[in-house]
Amino acid sequence: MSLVRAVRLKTARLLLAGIFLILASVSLGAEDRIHKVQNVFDPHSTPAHGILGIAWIVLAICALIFVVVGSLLVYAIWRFREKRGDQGTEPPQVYGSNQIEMAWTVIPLLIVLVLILVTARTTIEIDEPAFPADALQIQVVGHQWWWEVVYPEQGFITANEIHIPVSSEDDPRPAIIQLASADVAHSFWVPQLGGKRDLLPNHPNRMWIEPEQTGVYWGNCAEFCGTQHANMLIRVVVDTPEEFEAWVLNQQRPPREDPAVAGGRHIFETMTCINCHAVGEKGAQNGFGPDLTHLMTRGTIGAGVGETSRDDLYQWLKDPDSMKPGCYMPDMKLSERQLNKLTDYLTTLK
Ligand code: HEC
Ligand SMILES: [Cu+2]
Repeated sequence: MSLVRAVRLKTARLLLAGIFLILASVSLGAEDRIHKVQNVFDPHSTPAHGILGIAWIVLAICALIFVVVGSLLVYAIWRFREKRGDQGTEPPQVYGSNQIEMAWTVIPLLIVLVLILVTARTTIEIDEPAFPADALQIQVVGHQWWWEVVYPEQGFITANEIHIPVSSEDDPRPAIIQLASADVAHSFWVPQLGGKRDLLPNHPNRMWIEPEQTGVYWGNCAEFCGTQHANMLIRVVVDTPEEFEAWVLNQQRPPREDPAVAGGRHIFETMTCINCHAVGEKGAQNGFGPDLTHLMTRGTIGAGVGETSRDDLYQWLKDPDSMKPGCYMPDMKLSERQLNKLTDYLTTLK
């Protein structure tokens, strides 16, 4: 292939990639209520607004420094460039100017001081708010590679999907999220709702969010925690207060016991599934695997690698590694009959 053709091909490919990216972002924008693009510049929750405010201040100050330094540099390069007729002599050398030394010590010091003060103010505002006594308490435990979500006061456990009611000015409903880890360090980050905070073994942390718009907000683990670190999707579903009540009531219900899938339930309860998973009172309450009591009310399985559809569940049970390589759900070498029965059973867990 000639060089020219190769270059043309490359350009065409780049163009295509560009068009694809633009189309992708447009189609993402269409799903308005699902905030898939995790955009820190579009906050919908109280601490996220504060964080963006300070980010703008820091960006503005840095942009100003960039412009000033950049302009001085360009000016100096232009003004003192080698000119025709230059004899190659050095320009006059200035040494030890007190004014200049003072200026470039004091000005940066003031800038850093301003940055420290605004950062400290925002940090304090975010860390020490006066929570109402009845604020919603949620406990999130990071696992390799999924999120356990506990509602201690409501008395149920779920996974990878956090529901909270929307806040308004007359009815603020902050949710306090206690963060812990079952294994290694993870980090909870839903950019549109709040800052990033680590989940550490043996060191409880906490944060809070107060979203003012309903919808689904996506977040991710923001601390490398192993092979499937990138597949730890967090979905925060911000409901209206009524939707939230209804969701809580359903999560509190005991698991459905549909007689039509008794065969699948029997397999589930007699195989090792029950050593790692809980369905209601039955099974492992140690949280090694996600609680499955109301599995089908969630949007995804495997923290975002699949949907709660029959096809994806079947594939997951058949070979978890094909969807999430290295995950801690073992391949159980199930027969097709077992797979079908189990999948039928799981799809009734609403
Ligand atoms: C050794 C423990 C273990 C055993 C045994 C086990 N699982 Fe799992 N399972 C897990 C773990 C861990 C995950 C989470 C994987 C991830 O997202 O990284 C999981 C995820 C799942 C999920 C997806 C849930 C969600 O919300 O993401 C389903 C469904 C599931 N398992 C069903 C089963 C069934 C059915 C069996 C029995 C045939 C079984 N599991 C056996 C550990 C286990
Ligand atoms: Cu993680």
